[in-house]
Amino acid sequence: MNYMNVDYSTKIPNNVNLSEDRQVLKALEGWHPGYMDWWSDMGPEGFQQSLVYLRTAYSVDPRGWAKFDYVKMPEYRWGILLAPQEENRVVPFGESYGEPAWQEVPGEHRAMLRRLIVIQGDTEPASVEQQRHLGKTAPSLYDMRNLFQVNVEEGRHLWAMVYLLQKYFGRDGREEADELLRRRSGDADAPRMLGAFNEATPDWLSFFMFTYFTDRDGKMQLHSLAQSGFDPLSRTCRFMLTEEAHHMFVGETGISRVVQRTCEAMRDAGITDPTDIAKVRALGVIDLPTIQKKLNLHYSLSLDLFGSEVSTNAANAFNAGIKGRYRETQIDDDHRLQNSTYPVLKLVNGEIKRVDEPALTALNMRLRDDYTQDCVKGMLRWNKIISLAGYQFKLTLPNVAFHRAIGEFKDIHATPDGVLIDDATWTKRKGEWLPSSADGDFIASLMKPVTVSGEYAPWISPPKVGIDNKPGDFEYVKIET
Ligand code: BYC
Repeated sequence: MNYMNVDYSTKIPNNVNLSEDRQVLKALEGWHPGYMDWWSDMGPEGFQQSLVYLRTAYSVDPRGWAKFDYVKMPEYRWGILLAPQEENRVVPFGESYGEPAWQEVPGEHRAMLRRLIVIQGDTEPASVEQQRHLGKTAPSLYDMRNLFQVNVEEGRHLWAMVYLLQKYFGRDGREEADELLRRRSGDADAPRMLGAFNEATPDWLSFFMFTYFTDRDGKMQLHSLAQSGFDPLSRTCRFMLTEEAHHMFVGETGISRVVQRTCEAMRDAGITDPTDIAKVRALGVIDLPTIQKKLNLHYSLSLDLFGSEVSTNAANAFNAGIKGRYRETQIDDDHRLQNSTYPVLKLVNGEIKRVDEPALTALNMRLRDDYTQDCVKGMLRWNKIISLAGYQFKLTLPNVAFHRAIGEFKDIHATPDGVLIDDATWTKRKGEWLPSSADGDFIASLMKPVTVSGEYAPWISPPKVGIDNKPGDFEYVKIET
C-alpha cells in the first residue's frame, strides 16, 4: 500500500497495513468498543448527535493531509497514522548514535520505552476528560468546533499510542492499553499519571491557556520522542505534531481574542487604568490582571510536566537512544553528551542560582528552557495587542520557582518575580497571583453559550479568519440535541 494515503476500507483507518497484520488488527478491534464506551462516558458532554465541521486525515503527506466535512463525533474515523519512513534513518543520539534506527523494540530498553509511551498515551484522554463540559458554554460555534476538533484528535493520539503498545509490547502492552481507558482525570482512586492532567479546566479562558501552555509541553515532548531511535515511535510522533499545531493555534488565538476584546471594551468605555478590576469587569470582559493570574497557573502547572531539572530517568532515556532533545538532529555537538554541562536553576543556600550540571542529567531543564522560549512568542503578540490599544500593561511569564509541585522548587514558595517567601506570606498573598474562587465565579458568570452562526460572546473577539477559509457566518456545528 502507499503509506502516504490512509486505508479507510478497514474499520480502523490506517497507513500501516493493518489488513495484513491480523493479530494487531484483532487486538485493536478488541479495544475499540472500550474506547467507544469511554468516549460516550468521558468525551464531550452533549452534542454527540450534532454535525461538526471537522478535519480528518486522509494522508500523511505534509503538502495536503486533511479534509473537512460534517461528522458526528462518534462517527469520526480515529485511525493509525505514521509519518513516512525515512530511508536509512539512524539513531540520532545516545550510546547507539549512528546505528540504524530500530524497527523493533530493543529488549534492554523495553520497560523504559513502554513507560514513556504509556505516559504520553495517558495525557491524551485525560485532556478530553478535563474539557468534556466546555461545549455547553462555548462562546461561538466556531470555538465549539475547535474544541471538538482538539478532542477528537487527542482521541486519535490515544489510538496512536495504543497501536504502539499493542503492536510492539505483547500482552503487557494490551494490559496497559486497557488501563489507559480505566484511569480518569481527577479520580481519587485511579487518577491520570501527570499532575496537570488531574486539574480542572473550568472555563474557556482555562481551555485557551491549556491549549497554549500544556499542549505546548505536548509539542516539546513529542518533538523529543520524534527523535527516538525506535522508529515507529518517531514516525507516530512526527504525524501527531502535524495535528498538534492547530491545538496551539486555538490557544494562542483564543487568548489574543480575549485580550483584544478586553482592550476594545476598556477603550470604548474610556478606562485608562487596566488594573481597575471592578470597572473593567462591569463591562462584561475579563480584566488583564485576571488573565495574568490564569497564565501564572497554567504556565507553572505545565513547567511541572518537564519533571525534575536534574533527572537520571532523562539521562537514561537519552543514553538509550529513546528520547532525544528538541531538534536533536539540528544541534551541532557529539549527540552523546558524555563530557558536557548545562546550566540548571537550583536552590543554593536559599537563593535561586544557575549551577552547571552534567548535560545528560540536565535534559529536562534543557527541554524546559526550549519550551519557555517557545512560550514567549505568543506572549509578545498578546502584549502588542495591549500596547496598540494604548495600555501600559504587560503579560509576563512567572519565575520558574513560582507555584511548583515538581523539581528543585517544590518545597519553597516564591513570588512570580522569583522572590522567595515564607509559608505565611504565600498563604496571605497567593490570591494576588493565582485565580481565586471569586475570580473563578466572575469568569463563570460570563460563560454563556452563543450558538447563533457568526455571533460571539461579548467577552471575546471574533477570529480574523474562519476554519478552512469559511465565511464569518458559517455554521461550524449543526446542533442536534
Ligand atoms: N506529575 O526524573 P523525574 C501532551 C514523576 S503533554 C506527576 O523528575 P522524568 C498533551 C515521574 O513520572 C506531554 N509525576 O522526571 C498535552 C517519575 O515517576 P516514577 C506528555 C511526575 O521521568 C495536552 C518521578 O516523578 N508526554 O502530550 O525525567 C493535551 C521522577 O521523575 C511529574 C510526556 O510527558 C508530574 N508532572 O520526566 C494532550 C512524554 N513529573 O517513574 C496531550 C513522556 C515527573 O519514578 N514522559 N513525575 O514513578 C516523559 O518523558 C517523562 O516521564 C516526564 C518526566 C517528562 C513526564
